[in-house]
Amino acid sequence: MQDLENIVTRAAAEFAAASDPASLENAKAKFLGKSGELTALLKQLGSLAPEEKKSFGQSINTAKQQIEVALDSRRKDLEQKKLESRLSGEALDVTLPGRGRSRGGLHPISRTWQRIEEIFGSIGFDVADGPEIETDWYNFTALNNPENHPARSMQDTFYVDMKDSGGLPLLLRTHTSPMQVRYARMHVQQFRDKAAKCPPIKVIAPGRTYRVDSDATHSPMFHQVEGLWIDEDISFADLKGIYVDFLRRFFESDDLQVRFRPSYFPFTEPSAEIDLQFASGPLKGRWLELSGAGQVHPQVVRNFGLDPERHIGFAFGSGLERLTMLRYGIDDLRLFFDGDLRFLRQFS
Ligand code: 2NM
Repeated sequence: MQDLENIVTRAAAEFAAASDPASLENAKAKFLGKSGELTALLKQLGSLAPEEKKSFGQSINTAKQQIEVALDSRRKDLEQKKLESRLSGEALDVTLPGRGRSRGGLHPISRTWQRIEEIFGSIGFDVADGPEIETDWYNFTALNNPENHPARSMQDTFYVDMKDSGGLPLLLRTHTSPMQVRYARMHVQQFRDKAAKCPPIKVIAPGRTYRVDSDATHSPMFHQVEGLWIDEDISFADLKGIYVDFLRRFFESDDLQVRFRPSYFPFTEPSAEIDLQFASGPLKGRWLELSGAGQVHPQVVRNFGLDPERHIGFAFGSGLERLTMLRYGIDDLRLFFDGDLRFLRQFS
């Protein structure tokens, strides 16, 4: 009897000392297992006299039940402890403020792009669209580029591998003019189909362009906007008028000066370089090269499907990067392409 009480006490103590399920099961084996202390006593029962057998057997059973109760309660304690530590480890503070989601913003080039569409839209210019992968004809031939012009070389133009283009020479457009060629030809054709007189064409063509050129001031991908105005009775003065008006609205400055200098492009004749000068601000007083323009070359007018004796075209072109840098005072072209949020966030 003394033995049994002692066993129960020690079992309860060992269970209480077990700090995890594995040590608890080890402790259980010491008392209730095949070679456990209680099992050993049970085995002795057979050698006892019958009258002793009954009472000793009952005592052993009672002790066994007490040990099992202690074991069960310790098991539950350990489970509870485990659950509590998991819950505290995974605790969420639902009172913390959310991280929030900041609003995105437009890239500065996209802002310039939109602004130009708005300004020209307000004076009746449509917006052309077209493929960035072009044929040699739309990119060069239609624009009066001679067959052996250096701009056509692999040193200056990205060509699509003939294996991928099915033998047709394809290239990444080097300017946005092919969109205007497509736009003009499509409109001319539409009115010819209706046997109607072709109304004036007023269109701008903004978009991505590509040239084999990469240094501090040139990116292999850059943006241009070109404009085209075709009518029967317009002059260089009309081109000058709309372009000066555009620049004043784009830069929000009524007192900037604009200057046209003679220049050369294969697709215009005569051609001009457009410079501007701010009357105030950090760039005050300096003439800055900005755009090109000219009267569309008769051969290009013919390629539009029109008679150059009757239709006059004026065209202009400018880089969106250049316009954006001057408007916001950005001094490094590469900032546009680095994706640095510290730079980009200033425009959102
Ligand atoms: C420029 C400068 C001068 C131009 C010409 C044409 C077209 F399609 F009508 F022939 N589009 N854009 C042009 C003329 C572009 O960019 C510096």
